[in-house]
Amino acid sequence: MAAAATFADDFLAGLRARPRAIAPKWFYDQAGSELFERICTLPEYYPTRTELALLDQHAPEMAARMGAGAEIVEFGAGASVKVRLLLQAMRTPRRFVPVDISGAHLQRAAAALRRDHPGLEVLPLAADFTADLVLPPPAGRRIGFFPGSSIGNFEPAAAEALLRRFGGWLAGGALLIGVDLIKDPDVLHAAYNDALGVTAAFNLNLLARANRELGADFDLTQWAHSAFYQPQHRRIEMHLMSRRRQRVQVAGVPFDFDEGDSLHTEHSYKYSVEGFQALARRAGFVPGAVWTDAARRFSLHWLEPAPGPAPTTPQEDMA
Ligand code: AVI
Repeated sequence: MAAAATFADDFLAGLRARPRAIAPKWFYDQAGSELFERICTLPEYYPTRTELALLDQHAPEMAARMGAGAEIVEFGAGASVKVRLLLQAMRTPRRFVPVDISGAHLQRAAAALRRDHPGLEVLPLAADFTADLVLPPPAGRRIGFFPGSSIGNFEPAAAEALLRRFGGWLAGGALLIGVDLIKDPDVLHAAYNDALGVTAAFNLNLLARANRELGADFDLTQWAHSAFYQPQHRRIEMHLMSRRRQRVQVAGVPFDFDEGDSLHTEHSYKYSVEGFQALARRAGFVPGAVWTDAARRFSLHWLEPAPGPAPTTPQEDMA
């Protein structure tokens, strides 16, 4: 199992790398998590409301597939809003295990869930599910829940490796996973370049976080948010662009940037339903039901680990 890298290690390594790149998991400190919650309410950001509508409409069918007394493990749980729709539809859910890298955020959400579901055991785990997560033995049929198309933030090989990792935890259970679909590039562009600039603030918060936590001296007015659809790879690319030639200190180390230099911060891959099912099969899952909205913007997939030993492929870096 890979050790969890620290923000400092990853940030410094990312600035030294060419192309420069920081893993998107570092967006989610307290301020970043709050900004992401605001993104989810923006009119341009269709994934959240579309997925919520799908869950609202189909939760009874999803709950029936889970069966009575099941346990839900949510990977990257955040505010745990979506899982509420499942918990309400489930017959006597046994336990809810929200896993998130942001501990404070997780505890608040867990306390609210305990209040609203007094009979439910809520076991929050502050961990990086790509690296250092150790799950307790299942308390019921274990259903993994990975909504929001967070799988799209992993490179395809890493996404496959992550699904395989999930499969190892879900023997005899299933995975319910949200996946954003390929669509009109204008719709995608607007979703990552909102009029209020919340996505820009979310992206720039990575530099603000480095200032807060690593004693860096990024001048945020000298960096620009850039997000665009790259049709060849079917992904949104997000970058921070240096507006001028500048030197920045991070943890006492100087880094030089030219005007137009990019710091890559996120890929958000979009899939076809068939393309995602093919990925899931390669990761050792048997694809089941798929729920999509009428405009086919977003999909939710029911996947069951194939019986027998999990397929093995070379270890991928999932960060
Ligand atoms: C969390 N993840 C699926 C979001 C996405 O759409 O890729 C993160 C995000 N980045 C910019 N806006 C939202």
